[in-house]
Amino acid sequence: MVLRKLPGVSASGMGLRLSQKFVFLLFLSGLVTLCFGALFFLPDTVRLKRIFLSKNENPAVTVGHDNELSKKVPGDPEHQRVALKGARTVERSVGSRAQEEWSPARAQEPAARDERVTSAAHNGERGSAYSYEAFKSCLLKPALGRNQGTPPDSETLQRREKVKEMMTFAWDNYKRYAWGNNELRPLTRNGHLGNMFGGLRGASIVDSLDTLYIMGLMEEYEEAKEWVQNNLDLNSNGEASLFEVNIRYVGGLLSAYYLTGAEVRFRLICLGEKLLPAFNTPTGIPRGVINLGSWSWGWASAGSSILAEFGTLHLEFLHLSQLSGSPLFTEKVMNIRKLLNKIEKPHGLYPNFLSPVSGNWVQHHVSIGGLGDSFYEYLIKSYLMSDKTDQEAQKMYYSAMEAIETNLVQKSPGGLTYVAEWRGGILDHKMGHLACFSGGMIGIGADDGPAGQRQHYLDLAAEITHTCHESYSRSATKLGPEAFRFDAGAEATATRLSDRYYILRPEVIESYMYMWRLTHDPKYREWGWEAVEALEKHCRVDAGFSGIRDVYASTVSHDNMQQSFFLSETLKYLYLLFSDDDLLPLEDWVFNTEAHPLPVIHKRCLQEHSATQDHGQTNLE
Ligand code: DMJ
Repeated sequence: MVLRKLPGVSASGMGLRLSQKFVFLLFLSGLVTLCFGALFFLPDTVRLKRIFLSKNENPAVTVGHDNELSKKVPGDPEHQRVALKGARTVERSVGSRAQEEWSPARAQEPAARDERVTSAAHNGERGSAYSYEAFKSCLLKPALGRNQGTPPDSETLQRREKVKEMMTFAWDNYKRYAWGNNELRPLTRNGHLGNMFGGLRGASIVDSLDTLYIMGLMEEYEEAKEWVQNNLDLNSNGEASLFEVNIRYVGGLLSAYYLTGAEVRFRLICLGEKLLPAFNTPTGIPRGVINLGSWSWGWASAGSSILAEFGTLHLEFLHLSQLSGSPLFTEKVMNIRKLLNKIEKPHGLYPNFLSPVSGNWVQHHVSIGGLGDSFYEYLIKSYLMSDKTDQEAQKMYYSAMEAIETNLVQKSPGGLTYVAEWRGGILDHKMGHLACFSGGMIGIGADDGPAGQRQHYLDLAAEITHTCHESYSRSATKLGPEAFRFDAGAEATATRLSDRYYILRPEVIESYMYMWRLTHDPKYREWGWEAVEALEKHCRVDAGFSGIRDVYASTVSHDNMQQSFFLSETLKYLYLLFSDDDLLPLEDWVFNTEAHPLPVIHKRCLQEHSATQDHGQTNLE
């Protein structure tokens, strides 16, 4: 029509022939389509995208009812209405790309099931009847021991007091300079929010709740609890790491609930619900990033999912199901396990990257350190947390261990046992600091492997822990580097400048703690004390604790960051190392990967949620 010849206007009115006009228009329309299409590939944070693609096209996750919920009584009709409103908006949370990849039938299913979480949890059904008292009566021993785990000998007691003083110092400075922020910057004396938790704040507070309680720092615990009660806003916008929110916030709140009876159950369930849209992928393998806010694009971020991230949800999600009465959380993680069980594994190994769209491995990099680590940890801990009934997890863990031993475990020329990384069949003779948790993991798994393997696993655990201690003792600061190598003449030392830093990580101390509990060999307490002295000497600054940039430099340079896991893990494991074994006994508790203790679900006590409702513990809400 546009090209029809108009009266008085020649075909070459603009100096163009009809065919040229046609080509020009074709080009122009192509360009417009391309530009508009490109909007879909912009990161979610780009303002242009938000302007052009209105919220109505990609309805938001508006589970903004948490605060409302927390003020209402379960069973109250208004409470139920608000809860259901939240559930329905979860249903609409799948972003445009998700909708393209999902068939309508499949997309319907999880949404309908999401609704069950909220209704089961808040409708006065099974979940509301969860009994804290019944849970407590199922523990084999008192959580804090007969005497708060106080060790009988004065030297150990003094060491434990020192660790408690370090916690007080770290906490006081966080409180003074960074209250409500995620972490403290101890040199500049201010707070740090970062981008791992979306808009969530107070990571150091949530991560510290149980440590403060275990150490008997009750005044500080009360402050932390009050902040969670009044200021922890679960409705904040921003892209968060599913893994980090789960291990720190969900894990931290679960521990606070189970240890103290603090009533955070509904907040936990609400937070759990906010994580569910991440699972709306063709395979059910969650994306790594989730928007907790009210304008979510669903899961627009592209890329593959990481084994250590989607494989580190099981413990917390099982407890979310226990507390909510909804099987949905368990179903989500069991689906992940089902896929991992089915998929072919190169040499029995689990590569670190998997496509949530195709369900295939993306590349063949295998590591028991970063990207892989806590997946293996959660297999054995799922088995232990199930009171040794989860035989599938048991089988998967020991088969994975067998493959790791066959393909990755090495002995250096100097006789140090280490776990190398594997890149498509080629070994990288490097071990990350993160991989040092594996001494403890292999230790706690020693009892339940194939017949006759117990001593073998205990020996392997001890050897790996020894190697990790060597990585500390071979540095000038007596703290270990981020990664150390066993090639080109190196033996447990970092050869690259970029691997020399230490960010207050816990993994080596974590293994000392487990090995102490398993063997009572005094060397583990000595090694722990060496770490305390090194932390005091090199990481303690005027206003908190800081990571350092080079463990081999005798004059240290600080990175100005007091990580929240220092409060949650490093100091907690040190405190437990210098305590009696009856403080959080391993028969009753497993630690999540952020060191938050979660109770074993004893088989005789699997809650049917039929017990009398227990509203006695309402400390937080
Ligand atoms: C913690 O956040 C967790 O232990 C996680 O599994 C990986 N490592 C950091 C501390 O190093």
